[in-house]
Formats: sequence, structure tokens, C-alpha cells
Amino acid sequence: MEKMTANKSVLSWINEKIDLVKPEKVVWIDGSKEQVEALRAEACATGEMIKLNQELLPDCYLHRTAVNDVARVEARTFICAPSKEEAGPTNNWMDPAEAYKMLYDIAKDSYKGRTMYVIPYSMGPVGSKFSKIGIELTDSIYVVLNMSIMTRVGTKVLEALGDSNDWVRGLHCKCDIDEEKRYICQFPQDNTIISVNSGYGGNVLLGKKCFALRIASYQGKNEGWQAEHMLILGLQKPNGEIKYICAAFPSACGKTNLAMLIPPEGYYKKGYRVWCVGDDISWIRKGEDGRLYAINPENGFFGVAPGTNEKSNPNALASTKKGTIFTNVALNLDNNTVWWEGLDKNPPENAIEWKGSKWNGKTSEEKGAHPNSRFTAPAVNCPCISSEFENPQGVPISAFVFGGRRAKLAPLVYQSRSWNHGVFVGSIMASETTAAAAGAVGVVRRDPMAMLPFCGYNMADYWQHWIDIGAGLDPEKAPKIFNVNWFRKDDDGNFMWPGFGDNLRVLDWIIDRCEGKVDAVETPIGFVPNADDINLEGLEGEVSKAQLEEILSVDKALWKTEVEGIGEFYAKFDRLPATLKAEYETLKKNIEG
Ligand code: OXD
Ligand code: MN
Repeated sequence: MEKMTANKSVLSWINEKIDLVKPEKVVWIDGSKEQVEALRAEACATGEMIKLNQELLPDCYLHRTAVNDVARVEARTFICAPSKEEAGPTNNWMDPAEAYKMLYDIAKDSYKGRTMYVIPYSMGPVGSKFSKIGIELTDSIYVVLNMSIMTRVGTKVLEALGDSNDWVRGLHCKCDIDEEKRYICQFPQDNTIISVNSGYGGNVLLGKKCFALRIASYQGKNEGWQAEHMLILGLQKPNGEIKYICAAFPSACGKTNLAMLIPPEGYYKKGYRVWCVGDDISWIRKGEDGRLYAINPENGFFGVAPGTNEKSNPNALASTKKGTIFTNVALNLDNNTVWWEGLDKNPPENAIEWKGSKWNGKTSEEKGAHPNSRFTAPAVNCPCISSEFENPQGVPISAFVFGGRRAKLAPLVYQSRSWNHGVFVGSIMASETTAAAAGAVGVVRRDPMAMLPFCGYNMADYWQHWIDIGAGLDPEKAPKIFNVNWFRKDDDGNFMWPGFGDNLRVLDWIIDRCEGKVDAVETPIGFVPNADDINLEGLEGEVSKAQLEEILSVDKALWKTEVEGIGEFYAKFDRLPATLKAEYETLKKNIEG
């Protein structure tokens, strides 16, 4: 096929990679429906994908990955910066020269007899000042089709690139899906990503975590903007005004659910709505009016399937009804549709489980879907997608929200005293492990700004970047910073807050605080709501005022232990910003005082 650009930096890089991996042919992805259709047909012919019931699930397909290749692999993910210090104490580091050599040895000749697909893609609306371009080379049709949902792809992207050299290089080689030789390497200084021996989403859809977070966080530091692991939602008040919130949570905290929340009935009737701009990643920069604006660089949702249902997240479920690729879910043979744990209480009896064997959901002890099985769904399918989703200027941010899963420690919500205190609150984010992840339950895992596996440079420098961004903002215009915890438990281990749609009650308070409409109580950790200011209408019999007071309380003894944990974590960072050290000392004093 004809080359789609005359850009010399693009052509010479692709030629080098062709010499390395030796494909049988090269196909450029043009973004056309016809090409997508032809690739779907080819993938079905080879068994790489299964066409689902086209009446119930039009343009939907199922894919199964190798059994050893079902999740991101943090232990095999590397930041290949010139020095270990630049990658920092929380990243795996490899010397760039050594990494290139090792990766090229693995990739050599690996496309023999295969096709190289060249995917030009834009993170962010094509042509927006926020957006960045990448080119991914891959030998997987599954990757092409997923990237065509998750990003904007094709000829228009190369037109926007013109003859610029400002684009991110991405090479993906499936090789033999050998776990021992699986590497996901980012070279931030070279705008380059190389991923070998995996076929699973987060490792191979290079626009997502590899580019939009790891590479982009580094670009943002150098160029004065931010790439964050944050959803973006618009909260519409009864007067029609919409205020935007960016929120960061570690995995298993309901991020996609919050991004697509449906207000409780009483609120809905009054006119409250939540609009989803993004469910995973935000790119943020200062606008001409001095406020911070955010875009979602992605074009689709790569969501976890298990637990998604009509009650937990009807908007996400609706998003998966057309043009969606399902990965590692169960196949219902009776009607050629899909099923996963938590979809409904009626598992299919005549089915194939995610590994490809016959499965009876009524009698089997085994799971039908892998716990990390996914749907890749176009964002436009979402019933609550924001009208600003394609806005090249982004949306103005009123609040940043951090959160985690803490059974006893953090109150339902608290507000930081200042921007720098807010950066501190983000830096001490942590979540207690759930049964969904391997390892012990209830262990505190520190995950600053939910960026632990995604920060492309030294985390301490990343915190300094946050501080610098705040220093460049008029405090009146800067987003206010909050922390939430939907997961407080009573002494019997029961959740004390209903969560899901009822989290709107907390978002409402957050926006009122941003607008100076409501008072708060100062505590050693920040500002906590007066219990009267969280509206419990409609929660009678579920959450009493006393219970609310309990989940808003700050237990100094527990925070004392927490301060020790923070101290141990901070001790890892030689380059800890003095501002954060000072915030830490303040917290310590407040708790002990
Ligand atoms: C994701 C993640 O898949 O954060 O979005 O792991
Ligand atoms: Mn994520």
C-alpha cells in the first residue's frame, strides 16, 4: 500500500524498523470504515476475533488473549532514562543503550511472514493545541482495531502532523508472548516506546498508559502542562450550570463508575446531571483566562467488565452495546453474546469461559470471565458523554479530587487548606488492597496521585512540577483540591456509605466549597463538612446523621500511625520537595498537638 506521508522523520524511522523486524508487507491505517471492516473479517477468519450476535451487539467482537498475558505487568515496565536518578525510586530503570540492544535482539525478524500495520494516531481531538501525535507499528490486528476505538487514527492525523518531528514512536511486537521476554519500555528523552511479547491492552495499546501517561507526564514537565491519571466529569446543577472535576483513584476504586454517575432520584428530579468527559486520563493546561483546562486524550473506554451492570454503571453497560471489542469475557453459546461475573444473576449454562473451554456458569467453580477482562467501547456510545468531549479547548476545572480505599482512616471528604497542601494530600494517596488483587487483603499501598505505575520520571520531580503549576496560578482561579473515601467501614466490616450515585452528594458539597457557598470545619488534616451540609434526603434508613458524623470524623490515633507510614514512604525520595517536607511536618504537628 502507498505511504500516506512524505514526512522524512516518519519514513526513515519506519524504514529502520522494517529492516529490523522484516515484515512480509506493510499496511498503513487510513481511518476508513472499509479498512476496519476488512481487518475485522480477516481477524475472524484467523480466529483472532469472534463476531458476536450482530442483532443484539452490532459491530461487536470477542478476543481472548494468551492465558499468561491478561494484565499490565509493572515488574516488566521500564523507564529508560539516561540515569536511574531520572527515573526515580518508584520506577524500574534500564540504561537506554542496553535496553535498545536487548529489545532489538528480541524484535529482530519477529514480523517474518507477518504484516506490519502503521497506525498514525492523535491523542486528543485532531489539531487541538492539547493534542499530540503518535505512530504505532504493530503486528496485531487486535491492536489496530482497539487503537481505532481508543484514539483518533488515520490520514487526517498525518495531515495534522505535516513535516513535524514532534511525534511519539511506538513499536509493538507480539513475538511469542513469552513472559520471560516481555518488556514494556518507555524512553521519555527519545519520545519512544517499545513493547514486546505481549498482546494485552495496557501493554500494547501504546497510546494509553505508555504515551498518554508515562511519556506525556515527562513532556508535560518540560512543556509546562500535566498528564494525569484522572477522570473528568461535568456536574450540572439545577440552574443548568456545569462545573468540571478531575479525579484520581487507584484501580478498584470505581473510577469509571464515578465518571458516569447517575444522580439519586431526588437529585435527578431537581435537574442534577453528570456528564462524562473522560474515565481515565486528563491532559491539563492553563488557558488564556488563567484557569486550568483539561481534555481527555482518548476516544474510547477500556473498562473492566466484571462488576459492570445495570445498577453499578448503566452508562458503561450501554456504551458496550455497539462497536465494542470484548477481551477475555465468557461467550454465551445460546445467543452468541457475552457474559461476565456481576453482569446479572443468570450466568449462561452453555458457554465458553475466557480461556476457551466449555463452561457451565450455573455449576462451575471457575470464573467465566477473567477478573481483568475488558470492553473497548467508543466514547460516543456513552449516554452521558459530555457535549464538550470534542472541544479542542478542553473544559475549565473547578476541583481536583484524590481518593482511595481506606476502611477507617480518611473521612468521606476533606478539602486541602491550599494548593501546596493539596499536592501533599495527592502525594500521600493510598489504598488498601482488596480481594480482587493478588496478595494480602487490607495492606496499604501508597499510590501518589494514582500515578505510581504511570509517572515517566522521578516522582519527587513530578511533585515539584505540581507545586510549580500551582505557583503559576492565581489562587482565586486555581482548582481547589479534595480527598474522598467512599469505603469507610464499621467495626463489623460493613460499608458505611452507599457510594455509586450517592457520591453525587459529596460532589455537590465540593462544588459548593469551590464557589464559597458553604462553611466547613477545620481539622488537623484539612476542612471537613459540617454533617448538616451533606444532604441525606432519600437516604433515610440507610445513612443516619450519626453515621454521617462518624464517617466525617478524623481519628488522631489512626493518623499518628499514618504519619509514620508517610514518613517511611517519603524517606525513599532524595529529591523530596521542601514544600512537601514542610507540609508533612505540619501534619505531624497537627496530629500530635
Ligand atoms: C487502567 C488501570 O486499566 O489504571 O485504567 O489499570
Ligand atoms: Mn487507569
